[in-house]
Amino acid sequence: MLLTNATLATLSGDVPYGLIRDAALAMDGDRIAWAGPMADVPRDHAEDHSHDLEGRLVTPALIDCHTHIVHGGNRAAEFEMRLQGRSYEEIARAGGGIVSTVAATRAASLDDLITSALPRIDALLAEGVATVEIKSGYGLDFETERTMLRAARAIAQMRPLRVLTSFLGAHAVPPEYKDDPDSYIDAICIPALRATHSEGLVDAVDGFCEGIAFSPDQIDRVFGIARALGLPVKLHAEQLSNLGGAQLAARYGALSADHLEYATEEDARAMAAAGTAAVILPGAFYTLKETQMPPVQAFRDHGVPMALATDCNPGSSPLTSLLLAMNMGCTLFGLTPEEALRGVTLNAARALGLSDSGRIAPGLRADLAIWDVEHPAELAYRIGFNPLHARIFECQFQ
Ligand code: DI6
Ligand code: FE
Repeated sequence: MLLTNATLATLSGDVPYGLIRDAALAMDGDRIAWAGPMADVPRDHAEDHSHDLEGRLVTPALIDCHTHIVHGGNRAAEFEMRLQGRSYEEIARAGGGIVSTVAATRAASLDDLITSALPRIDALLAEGVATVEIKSGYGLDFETERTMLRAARAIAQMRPLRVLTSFLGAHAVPPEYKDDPDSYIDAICIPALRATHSEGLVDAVDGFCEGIAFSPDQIDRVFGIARALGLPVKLHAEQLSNLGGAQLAARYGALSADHLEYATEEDARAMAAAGTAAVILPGAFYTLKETQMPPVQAFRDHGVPMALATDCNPGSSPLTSLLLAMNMGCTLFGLTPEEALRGVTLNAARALGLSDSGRIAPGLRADLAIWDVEHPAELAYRIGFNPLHARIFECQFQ
């Protein structure tokens, strides 16, 4: 198939956005075969079945590289408590927060988890997303961590999208181990990681390194097992304070360190040297009314790739719009619209260890988004408006 009369934001090459006007794109199987100016369409694609895009913008399909989209229940009541002045950490320490979602998730069946996640997944797909990362971490027991990962794998069979899973057993200390987080890591988290990995349910290992969650030493133990199993790691780091999580992640050559509001220039330097991407999550910053901003300029100065994601979760970021995350990344953190687009394509792919998507180039997956906009800056500019015209997943129009 040949797409004609397109504007391509390839995110390849040196010009802003890798923009090519009056362009065409040829697809073969589930891959991009060729992309370039209409005038240069190679002879072997000139006869392909063609589809006139009437000047519309084509970008790589979007990638949401950090979500907790599979979970039970919701936390609207906690939202109300925060509006009355109680803090996220206070609520967590009083047994609310993540632990209240753990109770709701343990009470849900596999079907319940899938059924409640699908409308949120569909909201992402409607905005041109084709790859979603989904974490466990609301089970915190063997059975429920496995059920969450099974739900994530099942969703990939039920919708035209690619799912990558992260095992997040080290997300919070469950009530039954309240006074003994070390035993939780050794007796539950690590055995559950081994077991779910052996079932093929785990693509990466994540953790939450924070005062209300786990210490760097505890995360280090989990990451050691991940390394032994050959699994890549990523880490929720420096979200509410700086405990050295970003540098720990860098020591493991992590795919990403995520949140990073309290990260420093030194952290940025270590991440750059390790090739660890920064995943910036403006939905959580906004929801928690955080005022400490991630060190975006240090990430730029040191060449740390910046990704943006929804962090879709019931507590700190009940957000199912990656376009809104792009807008927030620009307005709250000063990203450029081009950085925002790279953040949900090329750099999101890096944060997931994917080299086959996130750009428009021959040989990459033919997962594309077609937009009713004239210029790619419009994607981050609008608030609450969805200009998607169509989505292409593995060469198929949706
Ligand atoms: N940081 C977050 O923002 C989410 N998890 C994490 O480690 C929030 C999880 C929640 O509040 O349910
Ligand atoms: Fe998160």
